[in-house]
Amino acid sequence: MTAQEITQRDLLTLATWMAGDFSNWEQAIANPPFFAHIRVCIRPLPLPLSDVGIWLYSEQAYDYELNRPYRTAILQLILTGDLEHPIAIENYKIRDASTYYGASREPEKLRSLVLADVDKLAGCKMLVKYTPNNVQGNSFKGSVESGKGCMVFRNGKETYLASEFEISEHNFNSLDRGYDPLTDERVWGSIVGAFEFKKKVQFTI
Ligand code: CYC
Repeated sequence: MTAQEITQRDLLTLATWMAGDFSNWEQAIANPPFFAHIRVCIRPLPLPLSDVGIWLYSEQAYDYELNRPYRTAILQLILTGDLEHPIAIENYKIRDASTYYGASREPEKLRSLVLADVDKLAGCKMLVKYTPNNVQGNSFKGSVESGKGCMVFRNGKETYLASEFEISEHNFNSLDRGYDPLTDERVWGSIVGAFEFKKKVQFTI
């Protein structure tokens, strides 16, 4: 088997592991001051936006307002041909995002979405590699491309994103933080560590 075949299969495995309804309920109950109860719901687009890679829609929301997510994204999983990071995830923002709120649990809403409705976020590519036999077992780990280029305006400030995640068959841990470009001080994001999500529902890729 060639390395290319292994990577193609890995891309499908990553997409399958990402496609689900996730909750950090256990973490939120154990540590209420630091972790709100958040749901992450990721599912394949019913109509991919191009022939390249695997296209997913993602919503992050507080559990008590699932239909008003605080962040939605279109994700494109692609093979890079690079040995160090064979997979990349391009992040796109939907221009009229609120039209699609709730679509992670009602994916038919996404049928009207076309490539012209989204903007690729410069500097926000996640670079991913397969990490077998890790703490979570077999997993993928990713982090945002270097260069402090993924700008997020939040809390009235321009920040750059530092983001890393690990995903396995049933677990998804992620740590997103925004930093001041001049002082490198943290402006937003968890003080104590990663969000720990468990998959509650698996979706088909
Ligand atoms: C922002 N989180 C972002 C951004 C990226 C990621 C690229 C910047 C672009 C954007 O604003 O959408 C993260 N992208 C990812 C990850 C993957 C990916 C992890 C792999 C699947 O492709 N993020 C979480 C927690 C939550 C969180 C559940 C707790 C802090 O994973 C928050 N992420 C969060 C927030 C922002 C963000 C609040 C800024 C969104 C904004 O204010 O516009």
